[in-house]
Amino acid sequence: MSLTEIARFISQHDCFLVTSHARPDGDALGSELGLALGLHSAGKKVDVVNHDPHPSTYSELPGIERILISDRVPHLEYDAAFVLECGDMGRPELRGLEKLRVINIDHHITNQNFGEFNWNDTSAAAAGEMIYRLLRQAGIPVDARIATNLYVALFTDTGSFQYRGTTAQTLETAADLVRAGADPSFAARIIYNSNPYEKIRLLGMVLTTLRRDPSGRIAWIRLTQEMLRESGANKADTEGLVNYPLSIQEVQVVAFIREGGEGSFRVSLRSKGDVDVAAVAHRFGGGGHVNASGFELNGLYDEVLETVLQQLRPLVI
Ligand SMILES: [Mn+2]
Repeated sequence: MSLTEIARFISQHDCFLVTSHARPDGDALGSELGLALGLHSAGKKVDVVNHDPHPSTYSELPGIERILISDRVPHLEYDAAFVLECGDMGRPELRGLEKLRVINIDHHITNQNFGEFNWNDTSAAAAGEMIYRLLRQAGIPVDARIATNLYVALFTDTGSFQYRGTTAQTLETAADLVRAGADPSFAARIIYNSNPYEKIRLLGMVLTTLRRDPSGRIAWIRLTQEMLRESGANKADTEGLVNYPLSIQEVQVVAFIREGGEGSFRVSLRSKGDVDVAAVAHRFGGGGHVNASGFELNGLYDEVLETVLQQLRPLVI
């Protein structure tokens, strides 16, 4: 389904669900809220449902109070569900989603085209950029509240306009959003200067686990359940910690291994330049981008670490 077809579908229908992946990031939240506020202003009924609460960083996003936290869809009467930023139907972790007509909007190369309608643009720097185009196409005015959400989506998914994939098009979209009322200093403040105390305590604990391989190009950090308890931080506070080791000059790839319950681990990978961690995540049933991906693994920590390192070593030779 093309952009114009989705825009037409919006104009012809009235009741929508909007969701994104579990453990939402800035692009997930900004895209969802930008779309939901737009649909609402166009007179549509819209529910935003996420599996997990948002990181506290995003508490000031306009409309954030609209998000309902649940592990299932509230009802089945929606004309369609917008699933944003998800490689497959499992990522939102919402029961009942499979019973709805799904409009899949994503910019990840690993997208499985799982929807009834699929719009996947891997040239978009963020899903938020696609939502901006969709609202324009649908003739829905982008007000300051919508623009703020979409700007934050763009700002976070490009690593503050640092990552490859940040193009003239990205910056032009950002400029449009600023003209529409987004405030770059607001975005910078909430992203860089609104950490909870507990998150920084957790960061300290996690950074004591920092190790690297003999080449110095691969680094890894670890999170245990005990660190979460001791710091008082929550699961959402673990987002973004993976980026700290990447700031080391010679490090090319970072693994962040988070202990879940009962021998399950969530592995987040980050890399620089051409080092492709999406391919690694894909091998383990996960997904992501060239420079940012994730997947789940079961086992003992040492086994999980060795499995991950085996996959990473060939990438940095
Ligand atoms: Mn994204």
